[in-house]
Amino acid sequence: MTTPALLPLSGRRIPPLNLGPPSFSHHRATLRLSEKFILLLILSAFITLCFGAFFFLPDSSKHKRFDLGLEDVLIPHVDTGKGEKDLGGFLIHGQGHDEHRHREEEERLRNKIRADHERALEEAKEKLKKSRETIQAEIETEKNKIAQEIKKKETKPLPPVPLPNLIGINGGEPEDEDTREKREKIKEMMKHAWSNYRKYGWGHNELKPIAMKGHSTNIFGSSKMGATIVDALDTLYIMGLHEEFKEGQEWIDHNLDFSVNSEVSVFEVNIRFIGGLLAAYYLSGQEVFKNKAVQLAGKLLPAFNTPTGIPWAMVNLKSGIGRNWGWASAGSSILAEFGTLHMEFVHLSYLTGDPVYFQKVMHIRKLLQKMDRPDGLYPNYLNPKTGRWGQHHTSVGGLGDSFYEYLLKAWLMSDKTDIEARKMYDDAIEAIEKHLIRTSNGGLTFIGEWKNGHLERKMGHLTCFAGGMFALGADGSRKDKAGHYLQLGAEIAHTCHESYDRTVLKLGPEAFKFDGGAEAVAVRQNEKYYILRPEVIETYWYMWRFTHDPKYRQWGWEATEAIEKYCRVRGGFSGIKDVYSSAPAYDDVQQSFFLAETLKYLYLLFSNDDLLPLDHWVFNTEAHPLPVLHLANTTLSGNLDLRNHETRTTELHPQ
Ligand code: DMJ
Repeated sequence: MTTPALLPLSGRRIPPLNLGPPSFSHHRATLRLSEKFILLLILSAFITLCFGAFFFLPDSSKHKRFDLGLEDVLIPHVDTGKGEKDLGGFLIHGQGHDEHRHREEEERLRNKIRADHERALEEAKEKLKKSRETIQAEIETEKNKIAQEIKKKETKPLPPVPLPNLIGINGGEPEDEDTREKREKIKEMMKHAWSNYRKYGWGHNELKPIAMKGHSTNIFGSSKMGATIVDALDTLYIMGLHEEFKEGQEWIDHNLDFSVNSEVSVFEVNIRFIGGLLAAYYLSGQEVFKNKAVQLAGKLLPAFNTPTGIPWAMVNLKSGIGRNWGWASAGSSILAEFGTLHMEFVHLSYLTGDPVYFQKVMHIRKLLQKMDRPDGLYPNYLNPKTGRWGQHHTSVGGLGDSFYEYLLKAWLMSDKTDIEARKMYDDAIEAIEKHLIRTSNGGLTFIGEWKNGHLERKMGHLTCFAGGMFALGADGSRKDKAGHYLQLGAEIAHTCHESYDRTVLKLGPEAFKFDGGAEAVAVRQNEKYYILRPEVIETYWYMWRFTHDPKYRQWGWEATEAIEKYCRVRGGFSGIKDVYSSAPAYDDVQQSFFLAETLKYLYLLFSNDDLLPLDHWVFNTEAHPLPVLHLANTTLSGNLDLRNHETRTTELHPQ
């Protein structure tokens, strides 16, 4: 076999080959040549390999970053001070990437991603389960939160708010000794109620005077909101109990917190808390009360996020999610609840310059105005989603009562300029007189309950407030029927007094009948209780103011003595379970309205008329006095005609 001649790689001549028998040296030369060839081949293959590796192998720096990421996400970086990382109990030494650890970290990351996905899936499923309204309410709440955050940041002070004339916020001392003594006795009862609450229930919503500990009901939610403190403040103030007032103010300043996960009644919180705080502000001028009232009102606003703008009965102060009472007809809101916001909300707009509160309540009014009313009556139930009435039940007692009261009081509070409210009141009262008010066989005037075209001849203790309302609305009534309405007020006062007088304890039952042989007496066992309610005494007081007939003071004193004798216990005052029993059992609750209303109306009944005169003050449905506003001269931004007005600058930062 001949070795093929090597072709020159360049122009240089290659020496001639020796073609004789192969010598060793010849062999070596041949070998060197093929070696070179192989080396060349290897070299070129190596270069190709490097080239490929450079472009096609994965970027190792990415692996590096991944490692760092893992560590950042999964490993708690605790510097032990020895160049070691403590990984949840394991110590990893130095920088070395041990295989096992790497796999563990990757596994952990994978688990985390899986868990995140599962959680997101669960949340999405939960979201889908919620109703459209709930989701809308949640969105609105978020929007409100953001709007409020922005507001908070804008620490721009609100414009100066002119204060209405604050006349008669103290005094009222009666001239005659007997009345003075009675007034003093009522003040002593207030001290007893307050000091025991102070001792045993401080900060709780109410007091259990027998068990001597705090008490609450679902209307106040699950939180300790000091309902008794807020409700009692203005009574303490007008009685001149300034030390006690100060204690209450301090508690409110430091402890009253509305950012709690608690579902409350919009109506109760409005009449007791917002009403109580606003009255305390007007009487004392202490900014803390106004600021708290505005903060709380902001928490109630999400309740209005319904398809119609008729608010839910309850709202969660934290989430802003609202709903209605389960017992209400067809998911309805209650007339006496959404219809008893007007006075407080108008004052909130007046004090803050923010029209939102005013707009919310005016929207409710406009909606009600447009609706058909069966027999001219307002049913107690209205569905906030559909805007349709629920059951056709009408009542001047529970579920209806304060709606009518607030129509009249909106007119009075506006210095009689809100004639739309007056007209609605007059129309409603005419229909009520026609369908619900009757005279019993024994000659007692009563207000029954209208149920689907049928009159139930039963009246509640709550309905007894209407005597005072008729008297208060007499002046300004249509066709000059003032005398008629004052008379109607007197008749209701008489009937309600009878309901007290016909019991063993001289305290009124929760409900009483005018049916068969029954005349102003409770028939059913579960209607025989008295829970320290104010309505009968409230009517005595209004009747006293308008007539000065001494019988109203006499009736008021009878009730005072009965409360003192049968409801007073060592730890405060308690409701009783049966007013027809000579040995009644206690219900062991000292209601906050006993301090807000019952004792206040009694105190006013034995005071002169110059304490909180009715042409300057209008009492909300929880007996919290709010001043008459001269809205004809004002805009809601507080830009008022300042003649005859004292002014005070307000710096308000709603939260
Ligand atoms: C009070 O909370 C208010 O007067 C409300 O309008 C209904 N009644 C209770 C007390 O009885």
